[in-house]
Amino acid sequence: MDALWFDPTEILIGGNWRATKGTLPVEDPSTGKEFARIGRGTAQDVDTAVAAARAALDGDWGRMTAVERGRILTRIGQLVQTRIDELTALEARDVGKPLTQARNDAIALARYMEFYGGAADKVMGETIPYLDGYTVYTLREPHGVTGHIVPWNYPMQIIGRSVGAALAMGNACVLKPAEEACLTALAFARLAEEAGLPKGALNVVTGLGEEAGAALSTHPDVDHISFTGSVPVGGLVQAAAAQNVVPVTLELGGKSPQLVFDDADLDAALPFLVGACIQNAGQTCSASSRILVQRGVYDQVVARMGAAYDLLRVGPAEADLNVGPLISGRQKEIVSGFLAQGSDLKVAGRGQITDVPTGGHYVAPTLFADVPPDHPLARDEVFGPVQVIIPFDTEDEAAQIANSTDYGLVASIWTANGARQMRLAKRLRAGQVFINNYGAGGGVELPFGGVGKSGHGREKGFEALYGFSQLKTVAAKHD
Ligand code: TXE
Repeated sequence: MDALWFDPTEILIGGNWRATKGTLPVEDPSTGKEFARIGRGTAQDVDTAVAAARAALDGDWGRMTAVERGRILTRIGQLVQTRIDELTALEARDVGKPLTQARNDAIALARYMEFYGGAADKVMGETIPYLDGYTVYTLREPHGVTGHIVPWNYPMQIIGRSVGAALAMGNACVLKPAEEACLTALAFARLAEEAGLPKGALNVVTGLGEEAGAALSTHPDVDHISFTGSVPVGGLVQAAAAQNVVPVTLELGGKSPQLVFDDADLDAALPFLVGACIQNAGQTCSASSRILVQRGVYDQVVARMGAAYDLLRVGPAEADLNVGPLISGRQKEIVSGFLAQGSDLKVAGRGQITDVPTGGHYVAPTLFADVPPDHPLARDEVFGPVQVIIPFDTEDEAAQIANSTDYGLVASIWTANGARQMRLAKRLRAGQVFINNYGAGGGVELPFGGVGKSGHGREKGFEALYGFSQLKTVAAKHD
């Protein structure tokens, strides 16, 4: 393929691209066909990568000033910017993402590098007034070797927010991308190398979760683990981190609600109500899979959302329609299982699968209405283009339903009532609450993370720099 300007079977350790013992197939979700192979990194490879990262901390990378690190990150961002078309094509092919959505991810990756490049030398400690004869101050220092286990749904965005922030703080990273979608991670590493990132500051080991992923999360010489993925694997990663007594950032799933009140501006809300679930075929941690609507506008919202669903078109990534395929046959099975559980529910709208290759993993986006809040489709993460509408009468009832799942990633409130906005923003159990919007354009500046089973720790924005560093207190006694 044109966009593949490197050998994807090679992994990066200590500045050297090397072959692995075995390889794994890379499937195009739009066709179901294999189009490349990637390296199958082993526990041994991970061990070598961790050692290379450690060596980088003791070498050129560890000696660099914050401003030098920032300049390199900025250069990486500039190189990403020059390769937007290739990265877009790679991601579209690898993830099955419609081209426009893949392009947005590539642009976000460049922006993350720009942001963390600019922020690297602006992380300050503080001085603390204390007893006479003391001067006390704090230093922000890198953890050391950071492990990054990344999923397949937004490889570029998640690498940007996690690896970008870790490098800005001076950590040395070992990145394990998801076996389903590794190509942009490898491309990113090539660009980082071209930008002058010292050897070993970023190591990339592709491979299976149970092999390379588990080896990284359990490795005793890793100082911090950042994991984005499923709740069960997140639990395993946290257990391993507990064994090694190292901090962990977990960004897991969600069942994010949007609360639509009678006084909401429905014209403004509608694109967000639908768009926040069908983006990336619903395979988004922050997908808004629950829409809670007050009775006064309920019928209207169901009708309008249903009509919008009926217009949705599903097709291969290259066709750049509203919805692409799911990542894999396995993901299609999971989503189909959920759709089967909705067979007794009212379907308010359904998108259409157009002219698609037979082996692709397509499902029709489906909107269910009048869904009881305790129905599995209203409670469990589907990770597909499936959305439910739930009616409510009062603000109190809406808040209770919104807070009734195990998750707490995103919530949004659509209302013109300022007091209600403020009340609910406090009451909703979520890492981020949006008022009269959803996602605020996904800006890299905005801290992001969950509560409950959605995980803990914050990525993105300046907050991530605190997460990828530790605080040292220095107390000097003098006359
Ligand atoms: O996730 P996994 P999967 C949710 C979503 C989806 C479900 C399953 O509900 O349907 O998870 O997806 C690595 N030790 N999300 O199976 O397995 C793996 O190689 C260490 C939400 O893809 O958690 C990959 O790099 N690592 C989500 C990463 O973990 C292991 C994004 C995620 O894979 C490992 C993806 C192990 N034992 C799925 N096993 C989000 N929050 O955005 C696997 N991995």
